[in-house]
This record gives sequence, C-alpha cells and structure tokens, in this order.
Amino acid sequence: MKTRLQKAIEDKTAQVVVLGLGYVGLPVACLFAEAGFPVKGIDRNQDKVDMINRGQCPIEGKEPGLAALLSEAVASGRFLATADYSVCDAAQVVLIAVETPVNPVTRKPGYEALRGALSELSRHLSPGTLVIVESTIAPRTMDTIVRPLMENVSGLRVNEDFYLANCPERVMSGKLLQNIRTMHRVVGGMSPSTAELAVQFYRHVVQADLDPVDCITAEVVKTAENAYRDVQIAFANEMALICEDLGANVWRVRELVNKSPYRTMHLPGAGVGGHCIPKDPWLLLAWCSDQLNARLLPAARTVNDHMPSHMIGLTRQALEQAGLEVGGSRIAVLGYAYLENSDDTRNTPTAPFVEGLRQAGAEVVIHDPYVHEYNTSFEETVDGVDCVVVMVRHDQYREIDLSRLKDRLNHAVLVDGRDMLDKDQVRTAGFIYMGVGNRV
Ligand code: SAJ
Repeated sequence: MKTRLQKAIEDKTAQVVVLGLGYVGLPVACLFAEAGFPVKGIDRNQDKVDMINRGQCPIEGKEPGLAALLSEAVASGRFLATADYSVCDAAQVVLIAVETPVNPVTRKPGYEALRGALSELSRHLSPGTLVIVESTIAPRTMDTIVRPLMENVSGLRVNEDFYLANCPERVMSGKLLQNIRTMHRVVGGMSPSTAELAVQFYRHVVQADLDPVDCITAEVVKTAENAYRDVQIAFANEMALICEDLGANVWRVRELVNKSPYRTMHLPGAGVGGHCIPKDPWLLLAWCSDQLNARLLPAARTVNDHMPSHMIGLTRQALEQAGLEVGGSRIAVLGYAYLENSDDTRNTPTAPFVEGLRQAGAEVVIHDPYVHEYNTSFEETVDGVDCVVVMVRHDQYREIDLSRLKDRLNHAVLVDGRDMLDKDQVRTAGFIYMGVGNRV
C-alpha cells in the first residue's frame, strides 16, 4: 500500500487535498498544483471557495506571486476549491492547515477547527492515505488527540492502514510563497518511514532542508522557535521601558549593542501580534507538567502584551504636554494590521490600544492602507485630530509630509510606536513627539 502511495508521490499523480485555505493552506495548495499534483482545497467559507474557483486570491496585502500562481493553478484545472469533504474519499495525501487559536483566558489550545477537520476527514479516510498536520499544535497533540480521534472515527490504524505526519508551517504574511519554497522544515512522522515519505512529498516544493524527526520533536521545534522570538522581542521591549526611564534612546542603544558580536537585539515597539508569536509560547507550555513552573516564557508574554497599554501611557503624556487629556481628544491611529505592509489583523496590538483609548473617552479614527475597513483617505483621517499615533511601519507612512500633516491637525502631537519617523525632524516641524523607548 505504501509503495503504491510512494509511486503516486514520485510521479505526482497522488490526489492532494488541503483542509483550510487560509494563509497556510492556500499557498501550499497552489504550490503543489504548480508542481503538477491534482489538488483540491476544502474550506467552510463558501464565498472564499467561490472566489478561489474564479481564480481570485482572497488574501489581500502584499503577497508576491500568489495571485498569479492561484489563477494559473485554477485555470490549469489542477486546483479546485470546495466545501465538500467527500473529495477526501479519493485523497492520497491530505494536508491539514486549519487554525489552532489559544484561549486568551485558559491559555490552552482551542482545537474546535482541528477536531472538526479531523472528524470530517476521518469519515472519508481511505486506506493508504498520508495525512500531514501543518497547523501549529501543542506538543503531544499528535499522540493524544490527532491519532486517537482519527483511529476512532475512521476505524483504521495508524502505520498499518494510514500514515500520520506533522510538518509545521513556517509561513509569514508578506512572504507566504517564498517561505514555503525556501525555509527549512522539520517533518515529524508517526514512524520513521512515514517521515521519509512526507519528506519525499515536500521535496517537490521545498528547496531547503527537510529534516525527518518524530512527531514530538516537530511539535516542540515549531512552538519553541516562536517562543524564542517572543522572548527576544520582550527583551527589546523591556529595554525600551528601561531607556525611557533612564532618558536614553533605545534605538541608538540597540544599534550599538548589536555591534557587539553575537548580539541581535530585536525591535521594541507598540506590541506583538500575529497568529504565531503571541500564541506559540502557550502552545509549547500547554501540556507540560505543573511541576515545570515555567517562568521566562510567561514573563515575556506579559512584557509584550503590556506594550499597547504602554502606548496609551505615552499618548496620555504627549497630550498632556499639549494641555490636553485623552478623554475628549480626537486621535488618529495609523496602522491596524499586526505587521507592516500586511492586511493580516490577527491579534493586532492596535485593537487593545484603540479599546483603551476609547474607554478613556477619546474619539479614535483608524487608517490602514492594507486593511479594507480602514483603507480610507489618509488626509480625511488626520483632519482636525489632536494627536497622531503610528502603530505599524507601513511603507506609506514613511512619506508623511510633516509640515502638511501639521497644517491638518488641531494639535501637533505625534506618538511613534515603531520608530517610523525621525524624532528631531518631527520636533523641528513643530510637533510634540513621544516615541517608544525614545522620549527625551
Ligand atoms: N515584532 C516586534 N519586534 C521585532 C519583530 C516583530 O515588535 O523585532 C512584532 C511585529 O510588529 C508583529 C509581531 O511581533 O506584531 C510578529 O512579527 P513577526 O515578524 O514575528 O511576524 P510573524 O508573526 O508573521 O512571525 C512569523 C513566524 N513564522 C512562523 O511562525 C512560520 C516567525 O517564526 C518568523 O520569525 C517571522 O514570521 C519572520 O520574520 O519570518
């Protein structure tokens, strides 16, 4: 059975099905179609399915090459989207790329989408199928949830009737295709031969290392790589608070620290958003034993989650310098996406920041060139406001004409959460300026 699957993977006749057509599933489906495989994508959002089958890309923001790849894959007939799980009956390789959010209160994984996809798939699971989970999952999920759920619903046995692997995605908004093609991947298998089979499959698309490992290693590597980044960013954010307190400029400090060998101090800022960094430390810790009592990862999350409220403090201080209070002020917020030049708003730090300003009685207007809801006229957004706050380093904001901006404002107050603008230029243009890690 496995040799038949191996052959179908080798000659690219294997019917591939991708569950979940979001930032992970959609590009990977297009890339395997481009490689020559027949690919079907399943998504519960019928509007998205219809849009894809018209050859239109549902992901906005700058995603180089994706729209063209999608329309070519659809036009060639090698990629078809549907909401119907019965296409899994004929699947030989199934990739699962559904969301795996973390409950903000319990910090435990919310596997409703994953369980739903697994249950539906398992009802249509044929013997000899290779199933690969690409979603980021808490270590031990493959062993304690994926495997038993699939065996119970399908009646088939892992390693005998079907094959189970975990190849965590490493995509990033703005580089979806590039990351899938060029980033090293760990490929966890429920057996070494399954890991090798999955490596053979990904070799058709991935031009980087494909490291076969067991599932627990793959689960730990993925969550650890993002927990590591969260700690690095938390260090930079804590340094910003320290520099504000001591009257230093954290951005200059960072430059000079990084001149020291083996230092790569990250960028402080208005907060840490996205679908990976804020949640993966919690996934990593989700099923560790209570005795572990992890301290560093939770502390880093606390530091990073504090930054939006720190931005409220900076905004309050800047307004006070203009004789104003947050309550009753009209504030323009630049950037709603979680990342520069992206339309992705998942876990955006701007959300709690705006919520806090409104709770304090401010009138808030938001601008974001990539987020549909806020892609209004920049000039209209800033007209007559008492303060402008930069929350995201969208390229468009680099060209802000400070003197024209000043003419539009009611009060020339600017708070910079991303070191987007030069403090001296802003002050010379007549603004009150406050920046993260750079107040004096
Ligand atoms: N951020 C900072 N300071 C930094 C870097 C990021 O405040 O020095 C903030 C960003 O503004 C954003 C959040 O953190 O709000 C996340 O930014 P990110 O650059 O980490 O972007 P993500 O969330 O798309 O992270 C993904 C991750 N990739 C995967 O999970 C596959 C991460 O591991 C990558 O390092 C990152 O992309 C990347 O830069 O490629």
